Amino acid sequence: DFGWTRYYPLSEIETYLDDILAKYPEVTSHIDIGTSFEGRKIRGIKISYNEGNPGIFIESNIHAREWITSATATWLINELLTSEDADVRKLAENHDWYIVPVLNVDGFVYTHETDRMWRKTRQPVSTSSCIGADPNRNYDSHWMENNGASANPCSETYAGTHAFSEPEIQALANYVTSIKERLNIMLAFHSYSQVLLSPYGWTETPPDNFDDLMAVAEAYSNAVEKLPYKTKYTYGTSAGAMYFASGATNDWAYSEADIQLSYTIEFRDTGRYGFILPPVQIIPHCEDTLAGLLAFVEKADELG
Ligand code: 0X9
Ligand code: ZN
Ligand code: ZN
Repeated sequence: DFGWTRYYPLSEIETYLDDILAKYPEVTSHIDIGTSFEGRKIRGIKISYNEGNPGIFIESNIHAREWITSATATWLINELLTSEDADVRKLAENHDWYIVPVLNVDGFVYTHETDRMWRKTRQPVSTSSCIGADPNRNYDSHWMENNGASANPCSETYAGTHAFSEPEIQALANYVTSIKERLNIMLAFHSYSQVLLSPYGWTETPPDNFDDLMAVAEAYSNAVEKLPYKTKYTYGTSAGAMYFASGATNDWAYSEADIQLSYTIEFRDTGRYGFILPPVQIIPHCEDTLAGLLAFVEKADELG
């Protein structure tokens, strides 16, 4: 039985999605994002109570070892469908949700079967014995500019042979492009550091709507800190608050897909357990995320 007191392998996450689709056929639909290098399906789920609502896209587990991200995505799916809280019902029913719990499916399977700390994709590089590219450096947006990624195939931030060399990233970008008119928010779930990162990662120049981006991030951060866990999230632009990173999801979504509220969210913790967040923290962390999202979306709606 699926739950949130342990982490699950890909096959069980897929069974969970199938069960949800069967149980809520009126409001959920399957999204076929595409196929990974090793031939796995990349799946998403759309939750829509009212076709034509403003859309929120969630990309999760692009980095293979960041298991808390897909646990959060599946928990969020469950909340949106089952919560009886009035604010959560509004959040669920007044927005169209597009959620991809595991984007880097090959890497995710590899973290379960072989190397828990794997980050990248699993596509070999012809010029190297090292495998995979950093999928969060592979989007076609200022790809490889400003030392925001590495040209060394053995680096953890290897950008790939060219923009969109990784089939998972090309597939996600194609799908998002096909529905971009319907989206006003895109979130990329990562761990760890407890920080919300707006564009840009490729330059320190702030984006045009920097004030709005920070106001929405601040609302998230304030709401999370009010919970009993008192988890602290900081915020800023990716390059300003973290480091240079080019070809990342949030920059691509903002600049190329024109989604004005695009963020990377780095979840718990701040380094004690890092990528290996203990299962007892999954539910508390998910409660943080829901409280943050409620305030985030309310602020976003207020700004229009
Ligand atoms: O380096 C990354 O890809 C992200 N951090 S992680 O530890 N999860 O790998 C941060 C990416 C921030 N986004 C941009 N710089 N655009
Ligand atoms: Zn990451
Ligand atoms: Zn809204």
